[in-house]
Amino acid sequence: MKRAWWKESVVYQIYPRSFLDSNGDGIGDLRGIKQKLDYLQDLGVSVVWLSPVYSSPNDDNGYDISDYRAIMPEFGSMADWDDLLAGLHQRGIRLLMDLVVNHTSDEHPWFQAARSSPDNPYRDFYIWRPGRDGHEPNNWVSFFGGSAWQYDQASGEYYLHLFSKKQPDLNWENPRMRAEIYAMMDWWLQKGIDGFRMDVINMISKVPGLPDAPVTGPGRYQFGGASFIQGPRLLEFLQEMKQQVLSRYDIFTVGETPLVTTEHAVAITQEDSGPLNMLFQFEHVDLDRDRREGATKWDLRPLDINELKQVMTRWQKDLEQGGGWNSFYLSNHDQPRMVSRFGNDGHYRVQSAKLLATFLHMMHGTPYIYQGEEIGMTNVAFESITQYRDIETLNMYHAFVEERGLDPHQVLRLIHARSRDNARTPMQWDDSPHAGFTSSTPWIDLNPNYPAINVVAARADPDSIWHYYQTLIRLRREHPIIVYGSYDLICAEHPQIYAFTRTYEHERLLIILNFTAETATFTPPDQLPFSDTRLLISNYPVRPTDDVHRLSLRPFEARVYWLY
Ligand code: TEU
Ligand code: CA
Repeated sequence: MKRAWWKESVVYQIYPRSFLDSNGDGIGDLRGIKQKLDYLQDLGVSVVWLSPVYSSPNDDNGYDISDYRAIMPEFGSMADWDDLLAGLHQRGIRLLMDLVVNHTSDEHPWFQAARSSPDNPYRDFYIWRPGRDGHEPNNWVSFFGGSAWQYDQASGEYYLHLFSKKQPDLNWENPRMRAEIYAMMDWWLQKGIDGFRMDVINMISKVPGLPDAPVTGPGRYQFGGASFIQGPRLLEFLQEMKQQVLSRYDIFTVGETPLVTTEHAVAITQEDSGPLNMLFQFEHVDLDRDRREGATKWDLRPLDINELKQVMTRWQKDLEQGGGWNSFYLSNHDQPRMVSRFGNDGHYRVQSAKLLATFLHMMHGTPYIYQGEEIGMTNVAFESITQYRDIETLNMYHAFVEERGLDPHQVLRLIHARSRDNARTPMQWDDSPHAGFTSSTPWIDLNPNYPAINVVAARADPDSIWHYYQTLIRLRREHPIIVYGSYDLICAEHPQIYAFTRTYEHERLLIILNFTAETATFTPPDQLPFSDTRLLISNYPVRPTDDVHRLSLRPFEARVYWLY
């Protein structure tokens, strides 16, 4: 296994709109981030991934880009961005920019030109089709609800948008379009960035002919993933991108790849031949949703910890055997808050957040922390739909309440569990009005628990989640086994405990996680012999005399031992 800085890194994701507002307009911005660089350095992270800061009409909070080479004025200027990059690099922190090239905004000049006439040279930068019997060209549903096609009055044709209708999909079949994207990537790399997080990068190649999706759920529009997830030319496009751009720099690349399999992941991340360093897979964050055909993220079911073990173990083993590399995250700007979802955001909030942090940092792969996770921020339960901002949430509410006639209270309960806005409430810096995020009204309401859960309180408490993260990050720097050690599941059938080992050269770690709010008994399997142990980290006080051959674990207790 080759050593690499992107394997040894801990990544911290910043969602700029919600991080820190420096000028009192209620919107987080680049100068706000600049003010918190010492904070990030104290925490110890080595890479920052910045969600999009480019010019955008904000139909999808910056994931709809109207100019790839300009900064959104709400976030500041290019000079502010240059300043931020310099400040990060001074502190030894690298910067990943978000690369959103499956689609642009409909306000991007390319799309404006494309829309102006079917003969325009930019027309073919996007995916246009005539209608079929007075309807859309096919039956695909958009990720944000409704048809994935939008009718264009002027030309009488439709354009494809897998996300909102203000996010037209780019046509990757067009070599001129691809050359423009590569030139843009090169432009940012020349400015000194350290890599890219690539938005829905496994959707850029579509099956020719764009065939109808099989009917699996109710309604007119169906999920067309078979025709665009890991499409026929994906690897070819990514290899071309690698050859023309990525391979010329010492950078960090991570592809966001919904519905990816381990087989695809090996092909993409294979150490020597693969185009990217690592991917975000989604299997573990889909475990608490209904598995029936046609079910969506709003159809909930409880997490089964043994399924979690199976999924994670498959990702660990398949990528290790195939020579790929894993990434691991438990939260981001699209997911509910991890402690509310996989832990316990009531009585055991602190313990369970630390347990999840242990899980995150002890897996084999590069860990990602999402802003606020390090202080155990929780989901929010806004009372009114008017408090929500996310396009996916608002479209869903409208469809469920107005079209399907469901009870609004019931729909709000689903939103409380799953809305992306759970992750997008402002960062809770202190207990002053608006949590120190802004001096005016924030663009989205704060979570009302900020007087108790905030950075100042967490840093004042030596036993806080924040300090536990700081320790885990430091341990990763100190012990190569945490980065490079191979993973093995033990006690696969234990109904409460997720336990595994990491092995590297002559060293071995044992990680024991009680995922429940009840006490649990741990006994190691016979195949795991050891005569002595030493505690590396734990989220409760532990007696040094405890015999690891038979442990009683408290609710959400996590322990990591060296085995000898
Ligand atoms: O998300 C892609 C994706 O498929 C999802 O996670 C989806 O957007 C949604 O969250 C399902 O509930 C990426 C970005 O991370 C997301 O913020 C963007 O909205 C989307 O692409 C479009 O650019
Ligand atoms: Ca601002």
